[in-house]
Amino acid sequence: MDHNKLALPVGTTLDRFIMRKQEDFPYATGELSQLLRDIALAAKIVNREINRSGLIDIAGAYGSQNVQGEDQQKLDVIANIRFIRALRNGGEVCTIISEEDDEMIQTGNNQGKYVVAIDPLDGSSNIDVNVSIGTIFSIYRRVSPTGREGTAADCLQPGTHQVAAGYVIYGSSTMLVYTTGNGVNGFTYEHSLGEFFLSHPDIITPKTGAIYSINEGSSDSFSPGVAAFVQHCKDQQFSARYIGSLVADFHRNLLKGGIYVYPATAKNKSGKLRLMYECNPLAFIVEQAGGKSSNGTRRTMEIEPQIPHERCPFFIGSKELVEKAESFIANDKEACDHTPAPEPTPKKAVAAK
Ligand code: P6P
Repeated sequence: MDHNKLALPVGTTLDRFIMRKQEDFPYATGELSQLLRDIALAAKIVNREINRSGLIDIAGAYGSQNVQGEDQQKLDVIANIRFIRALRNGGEVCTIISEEDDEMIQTGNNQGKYVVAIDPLDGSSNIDVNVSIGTIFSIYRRVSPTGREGTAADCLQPGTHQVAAGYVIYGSSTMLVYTTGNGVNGFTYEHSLGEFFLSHPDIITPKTGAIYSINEGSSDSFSPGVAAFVQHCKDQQFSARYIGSLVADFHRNLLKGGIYVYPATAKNKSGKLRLMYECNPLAFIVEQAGGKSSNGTRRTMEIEPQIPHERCPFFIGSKELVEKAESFIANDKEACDHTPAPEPTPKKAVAAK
């Protein structure tokens, strides 16, 4: 008997993967690697608390609203504390933008070279009904000199300046998926060992797909272009899959092919999702996996942010599906922007010869 079969390898841990990939950056000093480890540590702690939320009194509403005017769940507040504490104690991050805090958070690490934008727990209204939820994060290098607090300029950088981005999905299994600009890799959490193991190396999203994710409850206020694209999906007999949790919808579409759309609606005139800590990080990942992300007309990562909690319309997923949606919107705009050509003056009838 091959003795190796007696003790099958457990695979590559996140730590070992990060160290190996660090060698890809010859001038890397290990600070970004440490930052990624800090995020993974907080994710393990949040994962444990989510899994226990039905058993200890941390489920349900916290009783306050976040800056977005949304009811905070207790786990929103807990996750926010966990990630901010891990980033503060890790020492690499000078400033944080969090969905749960109106103002920028200064960590006191004024020598820190990095800024993080984070949605600590997205989709948290699904916690009590056991639907998958997630954490989404973006990492930028600060542009201001070290030695002082981070500035608005450090935080309001376009998505093209991201040095890393990722998400954690707390679902049937807990996964961490991230990119540092050299492809996308997914790690699955092994509870018994307390480690993330490489389970989805070099993720590439299908060029097209047959899944569309959009809240059709808002269809009355879709623009004609968005409405036409949704009708196109129906005509193609695509599957409608929308579970009200961005990370879960995005992750499924990333692996199977599909498109997630949150357009401008009557209730959310600039869309609901936030540019800095929901749209940009997922846009970085999807582009690295061969997909596409835009606001319907412009590449998400090229949008110049004006405020920390800026919202934008969001079309993300398989490249061909996003481009199809953009084409319907472009036709719509032409229809709207195009001043109809003047009626041709009727030619005088030519007497039959
Ligand atoms: P709606 C959760 O609040 C979230 O930010 C995303 O996770 C999700 O896709 C979306 O909002 C759901 O919003 O308006 O369809 O309920």
